[in-house]
Amino acid sequence: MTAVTAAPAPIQEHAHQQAVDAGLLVHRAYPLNAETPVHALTGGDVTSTDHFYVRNHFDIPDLDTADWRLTVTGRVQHRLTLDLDDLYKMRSRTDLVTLECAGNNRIAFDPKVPGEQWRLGAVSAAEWTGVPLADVLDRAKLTSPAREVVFRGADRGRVDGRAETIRFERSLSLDDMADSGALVVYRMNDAPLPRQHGYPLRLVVPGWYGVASVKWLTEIEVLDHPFDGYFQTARYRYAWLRDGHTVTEPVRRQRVRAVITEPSYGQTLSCGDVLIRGLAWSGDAPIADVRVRVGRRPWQSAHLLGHPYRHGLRRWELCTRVDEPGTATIQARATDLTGRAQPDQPEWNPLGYGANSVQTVTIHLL
Ligand SMILES: Nc1nc2c(c(=O)[nH]1)N[C@H]1C(S)=C(S)[C@@H](COP(=O)(O)O)O[C@H]1N2
Ligand SMILES: [Mo]
Repeated sequence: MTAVTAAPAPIQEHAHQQAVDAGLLVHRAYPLNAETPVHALTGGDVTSTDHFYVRNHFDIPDLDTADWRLTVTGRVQHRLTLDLDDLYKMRSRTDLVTLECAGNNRIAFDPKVPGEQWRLGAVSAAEWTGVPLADVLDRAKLTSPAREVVFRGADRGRVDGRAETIRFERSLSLDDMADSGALVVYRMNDAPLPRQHGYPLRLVVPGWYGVASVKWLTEIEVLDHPFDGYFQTARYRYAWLRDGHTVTEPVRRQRVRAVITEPSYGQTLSCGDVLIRGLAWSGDAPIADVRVRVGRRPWQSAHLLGHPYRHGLRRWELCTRVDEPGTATIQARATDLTGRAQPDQPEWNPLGYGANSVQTVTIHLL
């Protein structure tokens, strides 16, 4: 049998071309998976929309706002069918929120694990405008025994081990949702949500790994039992070997991490004052401290800069004197206010999530 590969549809091609033009590091064109170049994270609090990383499991669905609807069903008193105008009329909010893929820095695992080999650019921050999820659910009025809420995207496709195509769907428990600050979003960085980021509506769950922030949202279903969808139970779970047993746990909040944005890998600098800059974030708590070291010298605390937006990327910098010429390593380790800090090595797990180990950048000094 000859496999016939159809040419990608124009909207897939267009999104791919946009990623290439913006200088994203494209891991896969169809479905589009592309990471933000580290230099595009520097400087501002917000990543420009062009540079925002893209992580898709399936092709981008071609949704037309004229017939797009959001339905709310299941354990509710009032089933809802909302169009975009209904949502525009509701109270809106704009929040600065960082999304990070749970697979960010997967390339660091040894032995290697399958999946997109993300470096450190599967993370970006944007200003998201939309309606508090709680307001939508208040309209529908949950009835007991509501337990979990499933968010269904319009995209679908094939996955390993399943005969039928499946939708992208994820759930949150009522406890996880309470005070989560989740928004259903229709604008990104003060412009309509682009197609590759979930047009016309997506969920944004602050502090959680990106998988929770379902794009192309069309259905919200309230369940009285735990949800067992593919992306809930077969993927996006850590599996740890503990006392000879495998224990699994879902990926949840973004693990604490610092990224060095300057100097870049392999850069050549003159001896003297070296300026080291970067970003840090944690889904669990605000950043308490970023420590930096050059070679084997003592760790020094960097200055935390800018406004500490709770779900933003916190900028930091340190100027330090280096007088010995040659090759040197720079490392940065972030700690958050819960006391969680980055490990030296990524905690290996078969699907390759949460690789928040300390980054090492090698430079040359003349
Ligand atoms: N419908 C849908 N939502 C989705 C995904 C997807 O493939 N389909 N990918 C998820 C994952 S794993 C991540 S990391 C984020 C990425 O959001 P972005 O592409 O806007 O950066 O979207 C999440 N929401
Ligand atoms: Mo992700």
